[in-house]
Amino acid sequence: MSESSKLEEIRVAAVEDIQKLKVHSHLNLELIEEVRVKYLGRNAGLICILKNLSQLSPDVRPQVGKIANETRKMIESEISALRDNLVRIQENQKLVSEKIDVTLAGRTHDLGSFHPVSLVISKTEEIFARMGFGVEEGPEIENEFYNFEALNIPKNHPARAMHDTFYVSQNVVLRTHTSNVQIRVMQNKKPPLRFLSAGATYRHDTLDVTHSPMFHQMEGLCVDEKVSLSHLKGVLTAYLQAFFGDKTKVRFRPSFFPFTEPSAEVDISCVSCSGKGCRMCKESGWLEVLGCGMVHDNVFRAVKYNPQKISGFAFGMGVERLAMLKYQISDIRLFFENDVRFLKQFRTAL
Ligand code: 2U9
Repeated sequence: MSESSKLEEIRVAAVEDIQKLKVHSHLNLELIEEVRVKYLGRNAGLICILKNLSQLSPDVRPQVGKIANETRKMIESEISALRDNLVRIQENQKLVSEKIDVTLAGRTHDLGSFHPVSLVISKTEEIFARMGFGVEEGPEIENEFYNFEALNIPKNHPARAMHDTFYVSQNVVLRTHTSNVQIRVMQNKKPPLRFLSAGATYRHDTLDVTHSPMFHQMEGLCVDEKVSLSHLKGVLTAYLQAFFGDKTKVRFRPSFFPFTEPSAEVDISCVSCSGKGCRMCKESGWLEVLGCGMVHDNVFRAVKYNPQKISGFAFGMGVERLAMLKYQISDIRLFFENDVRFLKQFRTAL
Protein backbone atom coordinates (compact mmCIF):
# COMPACT_ATOMS: atom_id res chain seq x y z
CA MET A 1 0.00 0.00 0.00
CA SER A 2 1.34 3.43 -0.88
CA GLU A 3 2.24 5.89 1.87
CA SER A 4 -0.52 8.23 0.60
CA SER A 5 -3.19 5.56 0.99
CA LYS A 6 -1.87 4.69 4.48
CA LEU A 7 -2.09 8.36 5.44
CA GLU A 8 -5.64 8.55 4.11
CA GLU A 9 -6.63 5.51 6.18
CA ILE A 10 -5.01 7.03 9.29
CA ARG A 11 -6.79 10.35 8.69
CA VAL A 12 -10.20 8.68 8.26
CA ALA A 13 -9.71 6.57 11.40
CA ALA A 14 -8.52 9.57 13.43
CA VAL A 15 -11.48 11.70 12.34
CA GLU A 16 -13.79 8.87 13.33
CA ASP A 17 -12.15 8.41 16.77
CA ILE A 18 -12.18 12.16 17.41
CA GLN A 19 -15.85 12.30 16.44
CA LYS A 20 -16.58 9.54 18.97
CA LEU A 21 -14.82 11.58 21.66
CA LYS A 22 -16.88 14.65 20.76
CA VAL A 23 -20.16 12.82 21.38
CA HIS A 24 -18.91 10.74 24.32
CA SER A 25 -21.24 11.10 27.30
CA HIS A 26 -18.51 10.59 29.96
CA LEU A 27 -15.54 12.18 28.29
CA ASN A 28 -12.42 12.55 30.43
CA LEU A 29 -8.78 13.50 29.97
CA GLU A 30 -7.61 9.86 29.96
CA LEU A 31 -9.84 8.99 26.96
CA ILE A 32 -8.49 11.99 25.04
CA GLU A 33 -4.94 11.00 25.93
CA GLU A 34 -5.56 7.44 24.63
CA VAL A 35 -6.56 8.80 21.22
CA ARG A 36 -3.60 11.20 21.19
CA VAL A 37 -1.14 8.38 21.91
CA LYS A 38 -2.83 6.20 19.27
CA TYR A 39 -2.20 8.77 16.50
CA LEU A 40 0.66 10.94 17.78
CA GLY A 41 2.50 8.60 20.12
CA ARG A 42 6.04 7.41 19.42
CA ASN A 43 4.86 4.19 17.71
CA ALA A 44 1.86 5.65 15.91
CA GLY A 45 1.70 4.96 12.12
CA LEU A 46 1.66 8.66 11.27
CA ILE A 47 4.73 9.37 13.33
CA CYS A 48 6.61 6.43 11.81
CA ILE A 49 5.84 7.77 8.30
CA LEU A 50 7.15 11.20 9.35
CA LYS A 51 10.30 9.66 10.84
CA ASN A 52 11.01 7.63 7.71
CA LEU A 53 10.35 10.39 5.16
CA SER A 54 14.04 10.49 4.21
CA GLN A 55 13.87 6.92 2.95
CA LEU A 56 11.16 7.74 0.42
CA SER A 57 12.06 8.44 -3.19
CA PRO A 58 12.46 12.16 -3.85
CA ASP A 59 9.53 12.27 -6.27
CA VAL A 60 6.91 11.28 -3.64
CA ARG A 61 8.67 12.66 -0.56
CA PRO A 62 7.37 16.29 -0.72
CA GLN A 63 3.78 15.22 -1.34
CA VAL A 64 3.77 12.54 1.42
CA GLY A 65 5.55 14.90 3.81
CA LYS A 66 3.00 17.63 3.19
CA ILE A 67 -0.03 15.39 3.76
CA ALA A 68 1.57 13.74 6.83
CA ASN A 69 2.30 17.10 8.45
CA GLU A 70 -1.16 18.43 7.69
CA THR A 71 -2.73 15.29 9.17
CA ARG A 72 -0.60 15.60 12.30
CA LYS A 73 -1.51 19.28 12.74
CA MET A 74 -5.19 18.50 12.21
CA ILE A 75 -5.13 15.76 14.88
CA GLU A 76 -3.10 17.92 17.28
CA SER A 77 -5.46 20.84 17.03
CA GLU A 78 -8.57 18.65 17.39
CA ILE A 79 -7.11 16.95 20.46
CA SER A 80 -6.12 20.21 22.14
CA ALA A 81 -9.54 21.73 21.34
CA LEU A 82 -11.19 18.70 22.94
CA ARG A 83 -8.95 19.02 25.99
CA ASP A 84 -9.53 22.78 26.41
CA ASN A 85 -13.23 22.27 26.06
CA LEU A 86 -13.30 19.51 28.67
CA VAL A 87 -11.25 21.56 31.16
CA ARG A 88 -13.62 24.51 30.71
CA ILE A 89 -16.69 22.34 31.29
CA GLN A 90 -15.13 20.81 34.43
CA GLU A 91 -14.25 24.26 35.79
CA ASN A 92 -17.80 25.44 35.22
CA GLN A 93 -19.22 22.38 36.95
CA LYS A 94 -16.90 23.04 39.91
CA LEU A 95 -17.99 26.68 40.13
CA VAL A 96 -21.65 25.69 40.07
CA SER A 97 -21.24 22.94 42.68
CA GLU A 98 -19.19 25.15 45.02
CA LYS A 99 -21.52 28.09 44.78
CA ILE A 100 -22.51 29.43 48.23
CA ASP A 101 -25.57 31.44 49.09
CA VAL A 102 -24.17 34.48 50.85
CA THR A 103 -27.67 35.62 51.76
CA LEU A 104 -28.25 32.61 54.08
CA ALA A 105 -28.41 33.44 57.79
CA GLY A 106 -25.03 32.80 59.49
CA ARG A 107 -24.48 30.43 62.38
CA THR A 108 -24.01 32.35 65.62
CA HIS A 109 -21.65 31.38 68.43
CA ASP A 110 -22.85 31.20 72.02
CA LEU A 111 -21.01 33.79 74.06
CA GLY A 112 -19.49 32.60 77.30
CA SER A 113 -19.88 34.54 80.52
CA PHE A 114 -17.95 35.02 83.72
CA HIS A 115 -18.98 33.06 86.81
CA PRO A 116 -20.56 35.36 89.42
CA VAL A 117 -17.75 34.42 91.85
CA SER A 118 -15.21 35.66 89.30
CA LEU A 119 -17.26 38.80 88.70
CA VAL A 120 -17.32 39.68 92.40
CA ILE A 121 -13.59 39.04 92.76
CA SER A 122 -12.62 41.15 89.75
CA LYS A 123 -14.99 43.98 90.67
CA THR A 124 -13.58 44.00 94.23
CA GLU A 125 -9.98 43.92 92.99
CA GLU A 126 -10.77 46.84 90.66
CA ILE A 127 -12.26 48.97 93.45
CA PHE A 128 -9.35 48.26 95.81
CA ALA A 129 -6.83 48.87 93.02
CA ARG A 130 -8.07 52.48 92.96
CA MET A 131 -7.05 52.70 96.66
CA GLY A 132 -3.59 51.29 95.97
CA PHE A 133 -4.17 47.61 96.79
CA GLY A 134 -2.43 44.92 94.75
CA VAL A 135 -3.31 41.22 94.58
CA GLU A 136 -1.34 38.26 95.99
CA GLU A 137 -1.79 34.48 95.80
CA GLY A 138 -0.80 31.49 97.87
CA PRO A 139 -1.30 27.72 98.26
CA GLU A 140 -4.63 26.04 99.06
CA ILE A 141 -2.85 23.15 100.79
CA GLU A 142 -1.03 24.62 103.74
CA ASN A 143 0.76 23.65 106.91
CA GLU A 144 -0.65 24.53 110.31
CA PHE A 145 1.85 27.32 110.93
CA TYR A 146 0.54 29.47 108.06
CA ASN A 147 -3.11 28.53 108.50
CA PHE A 148 -3.28 28.72 112.33
CA GLU A 149 -0.15 29.33 114.42
CA ALA A 150 0.97 32.57 112.79
CA LEU A 151 -2.60 33.85 112.93
CA ASN A 152 -2.71 33.60 116.71
CA ILE A 153 -4.87 30.47 116.59
CA PRO A 154 -3.04 28.24 119.10
CA LYS A 155 -3.16 24.47 119.41
CA ASN A 156 -6.40 23.29 121.04
CA HIS A 157 -8.29 26.29 119.64
CA PRO A 158 -11.78 25.08 118.58
CA ALA A 159 -11.23 26.35 115.00
CA ARG A 160 -8.58 23.68 114.54
CA ALA A 161 -10.92 20.83 115.41
CA MET A 162 -11.44 18.01 112.90
CA HIS A 163 -15.07 19.01 112.48
CA ASP A 164 -14.04 22.43 111.14
CA THR A 165 -10.86 21.68 109.23
CA PHE A 166 -9.96 19.19 106.50
CA TYR A 167 -6.66 17.58 107.49
CA VAL A 168 -4.51 16.27 104.63
CA SER A 169 -1.95 14.81 107.03
CA GLN A 170 -0.86 15.49 110.59
CA ASN A 171 0.46 18.99 110.07
CA VAL A 172 -1.14 19.79 106.71
CA VAL A 173 -4.63 21.21 106.06
CA LEU A 174 -6.81 22.57 103.27
CA ARG A 175 -6.67 26.27 104.12
CA THR A 176 -9.70 27.44 106.09
CA HIS A 177 -9.15 31.06 105.03
CA THR A 178 -6.87 32.91 102.61
CA SER A 179 -4.94 34.49 105.51
CA ASN A 180 -2.02 32.11 104.86
CA VAL A 181 -1.24 34.36 101.89
CA GLN A 182 -0.86 37.45 104.10
CA ILE A 183 1.53 35.60 106.41
CA ARG A 184 3.66 34.45 103.47
CA VAL A 185 3.75 37.93 101.92
CA MET A 186 4.70 39.56 105.25
CA GLN A 187 7.52 37.02 105.66
CA ASN A 188 8.89 37.97 102.25
CA LYS A 189 8.29 41.72 102.07
CA LYS A 190 8.70 44.74 104.30
CA PRO A 191 5.96 47.30 105.05
CA PRO A 192 4.28 49.33 103.62
CA LEU A 193 1.98 46.61 102.26
CA ARG A 194 -1.47 46.94 100.73
CA PHE A 195 -3.01 43.95 98.96
CA LEU A 196 -5.93 41.57 98.56
CA SER A 197 -5.86 37.78 98.47
CA ALA A 198 -8.73 35.86 96.92
CA GLY A 199 -9.34 32.19 96.43
CA ALA A 200 -10.90 28.90 97.41
CA THR A 201 -11.09 27.93 101.08
CA TYR A 202 -12.32 24.73 102.75
CA ARG A 203 -14.34 23.98 105.87
CA HIS A 204 -15.90 20.81 107.15
CA ASP A 205 -19.48 22.03 106.56
CA THR A 206 -22.45 20.14 105.18
CA LEU A 207 -23.82 21.61 101.96
CA ASP A 208 -27.06 23.55 102.43
CA VAL A 209 -28.56 26.84 101.19
CA THR A 210 -25.90 28.97 102.92
CA HIS A 211 -22.98 26.55 103.52
CA SER A 212 -20.55 24.82 101.22
CA PRO A 213 -17.41 22.81 102.15
CA MET A 214 -15.55 24.81 99.48
CA PHE A 215 -16.18 28.51 99.13
CA HIS A 216 -14.23 31.61 98.21
CA GLN A 217 -12.84 34.34 100.37
CA MET A 218 -11.36 37.72 99.74
CA GLU A 219 -9.16 39.19 102.37
CA GLY A 220 -7.30 42.45 102.53
CA LEU A 221 -4.31 43.67 104.47
CA CYS A 222 -2.82 47.13 104.93
CA VAL A 223 0.37 47.44 106.97
CA ASP A 224 2.42 50.57 107.54
CA GLU A 225 3.47 52.95 110.30
CA LYS A 226 0.48 54.60 112.00
CA VAL A 227 -2.31 52.68 110.25
CA SER A 228 -5.43 53.23 112.34
CA LEU A 229 -9.01 52.06 112.80
CA SER A 230 -10.22 55.15 110.93
CA HIS A 231 -8.23 54.07 107.85
CA LEU A 232 -9.99 50.71 108.13
CA LYS A 233 -13.43 52.34 108.38
CA GLY A 234 -12.74 54.75 105.51
CA VAL A 235 -11.41 52.10 103.13
CA LEU A 236 -14.18 49.55 103.83
CA THR A 237 -16.95 52.17 103.63
CA ALA A 238 -15.58 53.38 100.28
CA TYR A 239 -15.42 49.77 99.00
CA LEU A 240 -18.92 48.80 100.15
CA GLN A 241 -20.49 51.95 98.65
CA ALA A 242 -18.63 51.39 95.35
CA PHE A 243 -19.73 47.74 95.28
CA PHE A 244 -23.35 47.96 96.53
CA GLY A 245 -24.17 51.55 95.53
CA ASP A 246 -23.35 54.95 97.02
CA LYS A 247 -26.62 55.16 99.01
CA THR A 248 -25.54 52.10 101.03
CA LYS A 249 -25.26 52.73 104.79
CA VAL A 250 -22.40 51.00 106.62
CA ARG A 251 -22.07 50.20 110.32
CA PHE A 252 -19.34 48.59 112.41
CA ARG A 253 -20.14 46.34 115.41
CA PRO A 254 -17.54 45.11 117.93
CA SER A 255 -16.64 41.45 117.49
CA PHE A 256 -13.85 38.97 118.13
CA PHE A 257 -11.29 37.18 115.92
CA PRO A 258 -8.03 35.65 117.17
CA PHE A 259 -5.97 37.47 114.51
CA THR A 260 -7.34 41.02 115.02
CA GLU A 261 -7.69 43.29 118.06
CA PRO A 262 -9.93 45.21 118.17
CA SER A 263 -12.22 43.33 115.81
CA ALA A 264 -15.48 44.31 114.15
CA GLU A 265 -18.23 42.95 111.98
CA VAL A 266 -19.60 45.18 109.26
CA ASP A 267 -23.25 45.49 108.20
CA ILE A 268 -24.75 47.32 105.23
CA SER A 269 -28.29 48.65 104.92
CA CYS A 270 -30.44 45.91 103.37
CA VAL A 271 -30.00 45.65 99.58
CA SER A 272 -33.64 44.64 99.27
CA CYS A 273 -35.53 47.13 101.50
CA SER A 274 -32.84 49.82 102.05
CA GLY A 275 -33.25 49.46 105.81
CA LYS A 276 -37.03 49.47 106.26
CA GLY A 277 -37.09 45.79 107.25
CA CYS A 278 -38.01 42.81 105.12
CA ARG A 279 -37.65 39.01 104.97
CA MET A 280 -34.14 39.22 103.54
CA CYS A 281 -32.75 41.19 106.52
CA LYS A 282 -35.05 39.41 108.98
CA GLU A 283 -36.79 42.77 109.61
CA SER A 284 -33.54 44.25 111.01
CA GLY A 285 -32.78 46.55 108.05
CA TRP A 286 -29.13 45.35 108.08
CA LEU A 287 -27.09 42.61 106.38
CA GLU A 288 -23.73 41.37 107.70
CA VAL A 289 -21.13 41.47 104.92
CA LEU A 290 -17.64 41.18 106.36
CA GLY A 291 -15.32 40.93 109.35
CA CYS A 292 -12.31 43.11 110.07
CA GLY A 293 -9.98 44.52 112.68
CA MET A 294 -6.53 45.81 113.56
CA VAL A 295 -3.89 43.10 113.05
CA HIS A 296 -3.09 41.41 116.37
CA ASP A 297 0.40 42.06 117.82
CA ASN A 298 1.01 38.30 117.99
CA VAL A 299 0.49 38.03 114.23
CA PHE A 300 3.16 40.69 113.65
CA ARG A 301 5.51 38.90 116.04
CA ALA A 302 5.01 35.62 114.12
CA VAL A 303 6.35 37.28 110.94
CA LYS A 304 9.07 39.17 112.84
CA TYR A 305 7.52 42.62 112.44
CA ASN A 306 7.85 44.99 115.40
CA PRO A 307 4.32 45.80 116.71
CA GLN A 308 5.75 48.91 118.43
CA LYS A 309 6.68 50.40 115.08
CA ILE A 310 4.01 49.26 112.66
CA SER A 311 0.30 48.62 112.69
CA GLY A 312 -2.22 47.33 110.18
CA PHE A 313 -5.83 46.58 109.41
CA ALA A 314 -7.23 43.40 107.90
CA PHE A 315 -10.61 42.26 106.68
CA GLY A 316 -12.21 39.15 105.25
CA MET A 317 -15.38 38.38 103.35
CA GLY A 318 -17.13 35.44 101.76
CA VAL A 319 -17.32 35.88 97.97
CA GLU A 320 -20.42 33.70 97.46
CA ARG A 321 -22.17 35.61 100.25
CA LEU A 322 -21.39 38.96 98.60
CA ALA A 323 -22.60 37.60 95.23
CA MET A 324 -25.80 36.29 96.85
CA LEU A 325 -26.50 39.73 98.32
CA LYS A 326 -25.57 41.70 95.19
CA TYR A 327 -27.50 39.50 92.73
CA GLN A 328 -30.19 38.36 95.24
CA ILE A 329 -29.39 34.64 94.92
CA SER A 330 -31.01 32.56 97.66
CA ASP A 331 -29.09 29.26 97.43
CA ILE A 332 -25.27 28.90 97.55
CA ARG A 333 -25.47 25.53 95.72
CA LEU A 334 -26.32 27.36 92.47
CA PHE A 335 -22.69 28.58 92.31
CA PHE A 336 -21.35 25.04 92.14
CA GLU A 337 -23.93 23.31 89.92
CA ASN A 338 -22.84 25.33 86.87
CA ASP A 339 -26.23 25.16 85.17
CA VAL A 340 -25.85 27.41 82.10
CA ARG A 341 -29.36 28.80 82.64
CA PHE A 342 -28.05 30.23 85.93
CA LEU A 343 -24.62 31.24 84.65
CA LYS A 344 -25.75 33.05 81.50
CA GLN A 345 -27.76 35.52 83.56
CA PHE A 346 -24.48 37.17 84.56
CA ARG A 347 -23.43 37.89 80.97
CA THR A 348 -23.99 41.62 81.44
CA ALA A 349 -23.70 41.77 85.21
CA LEU A 350 -20.76 44.14 85.57
C1 2U9 B 1 -3.76 38.50 108.75
C2 2U9 B 1 -4.27 39.19 109.81
C3 2U9 B 1 -5.63 39.35 109.95
C4 2U9 B 1 -8.70 38.66 108.18
C5 2U9 B 1 -10.06 38.79 108.75
C6 2U9 B 1 -12.20 38.35 109.10
C7 2U9 B 1 -11.99 39.31 110.02
C8 2U9 B 1 -13.49 37.68 108.87
C9 2U9 B 1 -14.68 36.01 107.62
C10 2U9 B 1 -15.62 36.72 106.74
C11 2U9 B 1 -16.62 35.74 106.24
C12 2U9 B 1 -14.32 34.76 106.91
O1 2U9 B 1 -15.47 34.13 104.69
S1 2U9 B 1 -15.75 34.30 106.04
O2 2U9 B 1 -16.36 33.26 106.73
N1 2U9 B 1 -13.48 36.75 107.93
O3 2U9 B 1 -14.45 37.95 109.53
N2 2U9 B 1 -11.10 38.05 108.38
S2 2U9 B 1 -10.42 39.83 109.96
O4 2U9 B 1 -7.80 39.03 109.16
C13 2U9 B 1 -6.48 38.82 108.99
C14 2U9 B 1 -5.98 38.13 107.95
C15 2U9 B 1 -4.60 37.97 107.81
C16 2U9 B 1 -2.30 38.29 108.61
